[in-house]
Amino acid sequence: MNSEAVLLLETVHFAAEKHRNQRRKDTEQTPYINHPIGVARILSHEGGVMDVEVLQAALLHDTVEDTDTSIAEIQATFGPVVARIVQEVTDDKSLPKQERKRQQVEHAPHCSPQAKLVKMADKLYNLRDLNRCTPVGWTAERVQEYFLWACEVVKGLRGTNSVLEEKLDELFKQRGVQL
Ligand SMILES: [Mn+2]
Repeated sequence: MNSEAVLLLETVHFAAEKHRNQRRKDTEQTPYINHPIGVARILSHEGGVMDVEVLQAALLHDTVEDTDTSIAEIQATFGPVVARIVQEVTDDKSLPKQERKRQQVEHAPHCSPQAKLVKMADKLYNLRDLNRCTPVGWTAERVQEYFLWACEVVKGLRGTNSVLEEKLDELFKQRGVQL
């Protein structure tokens, strides 16, 4: 079998184990793993991304932020390139939420092209999810604020993948968010 296919299976298995007990915030409590798989698939299926390390990083992108996984563990299991991309897309959880959101806007333009791809696909997935249904406990204002903030982050990610950028632009336009 093609070794990249084996690597992707190892990676999706690792992510599924790590997110095993987590659910999304939608009313149906979708299993969390649907999100990283969907983000990786946006990259491959819509963005035409074939770089297996980017697809692995997409599958793993929330493991360090949201589970007990460490960057050292990712590095030991999947190597330094995947670990570096995951590190780049991981927020510093020791900071207050508003500060983390501000840092995402500030750091976006300085990310590697690989990390920018993962960040764009993550935002695209989350915005589509917000259009599909409002998370439990969220108001319409909070949803709109998320679109505004995501637009600020995406501004710093541009010039990386025109297909993903156009799809994001369309979602911002639908919400009347200034590009
Ligand atoms: Mn995510």
